[in-house]
Amino acid sequence: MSEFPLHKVPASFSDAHINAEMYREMYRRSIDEPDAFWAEQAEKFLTWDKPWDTVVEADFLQGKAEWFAGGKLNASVNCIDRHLPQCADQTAFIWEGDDPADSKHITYAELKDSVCKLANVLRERGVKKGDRVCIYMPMIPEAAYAMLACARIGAIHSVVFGGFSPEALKDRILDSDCQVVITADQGLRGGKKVPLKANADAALEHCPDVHTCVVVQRTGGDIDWQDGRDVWYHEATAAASADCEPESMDAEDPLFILYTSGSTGKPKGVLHTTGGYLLQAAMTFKYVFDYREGEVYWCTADVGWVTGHSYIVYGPLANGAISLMFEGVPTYPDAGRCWEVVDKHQVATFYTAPTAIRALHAVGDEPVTRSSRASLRLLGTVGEPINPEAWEWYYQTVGESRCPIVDTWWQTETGAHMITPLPGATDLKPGSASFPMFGVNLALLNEDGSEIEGPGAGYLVVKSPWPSQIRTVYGDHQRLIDTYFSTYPGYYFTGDGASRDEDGYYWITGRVDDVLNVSGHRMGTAEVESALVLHDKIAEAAVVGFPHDIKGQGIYCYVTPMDGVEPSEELRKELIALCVKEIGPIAKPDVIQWAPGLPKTRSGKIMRRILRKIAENELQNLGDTSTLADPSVVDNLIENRAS
Ligand code: 6R9
Repeated sequence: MSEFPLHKVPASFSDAHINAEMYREMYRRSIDEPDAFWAEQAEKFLTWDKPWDTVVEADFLQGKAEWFAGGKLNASVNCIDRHLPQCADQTAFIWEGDDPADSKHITYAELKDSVCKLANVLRERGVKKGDRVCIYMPMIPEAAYAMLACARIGAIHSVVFGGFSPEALKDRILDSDCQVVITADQGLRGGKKVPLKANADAALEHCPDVHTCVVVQRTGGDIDWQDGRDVWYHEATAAASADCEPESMDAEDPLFILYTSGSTGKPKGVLHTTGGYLLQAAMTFKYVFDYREGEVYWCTADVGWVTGHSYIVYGPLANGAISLMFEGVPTYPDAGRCWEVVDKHQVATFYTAPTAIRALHAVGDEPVTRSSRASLRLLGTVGEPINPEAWEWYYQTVGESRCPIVDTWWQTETGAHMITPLPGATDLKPGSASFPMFGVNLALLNEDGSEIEGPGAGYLVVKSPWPSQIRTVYGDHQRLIDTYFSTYPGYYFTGDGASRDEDGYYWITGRVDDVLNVSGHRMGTAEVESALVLHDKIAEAAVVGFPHDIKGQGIYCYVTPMDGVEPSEELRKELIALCVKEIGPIAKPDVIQWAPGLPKTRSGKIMRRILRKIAENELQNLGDTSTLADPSVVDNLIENRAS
C-alpha cells in the first residue's frame, strides 16, 4: 500500500510494557472476554471507593453504554491523592511559558493544594455535584487545576478552547447551562495577547444565569470588572483551605462535556463519564506511550481539545507521570522552539499534530539539527492523517531514526486512543495508524452496511462498546442515536473512511461526512456556512474542504451575493472577518469564490461533490452531473475558479 519501508520495533523497546506477543494475547482476550479483561484493567489502573456490580451493559441501538455500574471513585483522587504517599515531591506538571525564560515545576503535593483550594472556592460559590462549569483558559496550570477542582466536587467541566470567539463561547455556555465560568485576564501566545476576559464579558452579556466568573491573573492587562460576579482567582484561593473532601462519584456520573463539530447544526456537547473514561485514558497513556516512571512526556495539544483532556491531564496524572504543558506556539520565538524545550526539560516523548510537523518541515532541518534531542525516545501524532513524507521527516530528522512514531487515531467521542501502534509491539508503516487498541472491535463496511472481510476500503465502524465511549450528546440523546448509531444499526459510525491492507494495518483516509479537519481542528461546513449567510448582502453559501499543504485541509467557500450586490474586495474581507467573529480564527476561509448560483439537484439539494471537485481542481472528473437542475451554473464556477 505504501512505497515507504516498514520500520521494525527497535531493540531499545525490547523491554516495553507490551511486546508483539502480549499485544496479540491481550487483544484477543479483550475481544473474546471483555468483562474479565476490563475488570482486570479497572483494578490495575484505578483506585475505587467501592467496587462495581457489573462491568458493562450496552445497547448500541439506543446509544446506551454503562460501564462499572455501582462502582464509586473520584477522578481527582485517582489523578492526585493516591500518588501522594510515594510521589508528593515528584513533578506533576512542567509548565513552559510562551516566553522561553518562563517555566516552572508543579509537584503532586502542590497540585493537590491548588486543586483543593479552587474546589473549595467553587463550593463556597454554590457549585454542587452535577453542576456545569465552563473553563475558558490559556495553557496555564490553572486550566488543569480548574478541571480537577470540578472533578473533585463532582461538577461537570466544559472546557472551551481559548481560540473560540465570544459568540462560540456564549453558545456553549448556554447549551450546557453553565453558571460559573473560569477564565484569565488575557492569554499569551506567540508574544500576542488573547483577550479572554473581554471575550468572556461579551459572551456573558447573553448568559444571565452565570453568577460567578473566576479570573486568573496571567498578564495583568487592563480588564473590565463586574462586582459580585467577578472573582480574582488569587484572592479567592488565598483564603481557601488546601483540603477538600472529594465527592465519591458513581462510575457513570458525568466527568465532562466537550463540544465538537458534526456535519449538521450546532456543535454537540459530547458527554463523558467518570470510570470508563478515566480507565481508558489511563491505560492507553501507559501502553501507547510506553510510559516509564520519571520520564518527561509532552503533548502539544491545547486543553480545549480532547487530546488535552486525555493526554495532558487525565491519562498522564492517573499514571503519576510528568506532563509538560506548553503555553506557546511551535514557531515562537522561532521554528526551533519545540526542540529547545525538548532539550531544556529532557523530554522523552513528544506528541503533536501532523499540521505542526508539516509546518516545521517546511522551514527546513536547521532549527531541528541545531538541538540535541538525545532525551527523545518516542514520537506521536494525532488529529488527522499524516502523509508518509511528513512521517519520514519526523522519523528521520526529528527522531534520528531511533524513535518509533505512534500515529494515534481516535475522536472526541471515543475519549481515548482507538487505533495505534504500540512502540514495543508494532512494526511501523508510515501513514498507517496500524492496529486496534485493546477492547476496540473494528469493522469496515460497504455502502450497503455489509462487513468487508480481509483487505479493502470502506466506512470505519466499531462493533462493541468500549469504556470511554461517548455517553450522550448533552441535552439531546436522540442526536447521539441519529449521528452515531443510526447510519448502520448495531454499529458506532465514526464518520471516517479507512482501508485495511493485506497485513491487517488500518489506513485512515479522513472524514466521509461534511466535517472539515483544518490543522487538526474539527469544523462542520454547516457552521462556516451559517456564519457567511449572517451577512445581509449574502444570499447563500456552500463550504467544502480542499487539500492544503500545511493545514491538511483548507476552507473553500462558494458565496452567492444578494441580487444587485456587486462582489468586492471589501465584501470578501467582511466575510472573512465574520467567520472569525462567529467561530474563531481557526475558521478563517482560505478561498472565497463568488458564485452567481450553486449547483443543485432538481429537488434543491446542493451537490457538494461537484463543489469539492472544483475546489480540488479536479475538473476533468466531476462525476455524474445529469441530476443538475441547471448545468450552466457549473460552467460558470469552473470558469471563475479562484486560483
Ligand atoms: C483526537 C482527535 C477526530 C477526527 C477523526 C479523524 C481525525 C484523528 C487521526 C485522524 C487520521 C489519525 N483523526 N486522529 N485521522 N489519523 N491519527 O483528533 O479528536 O478533534 O474529535 O477529531 O480527526 O477524522 O474522526 P477530534
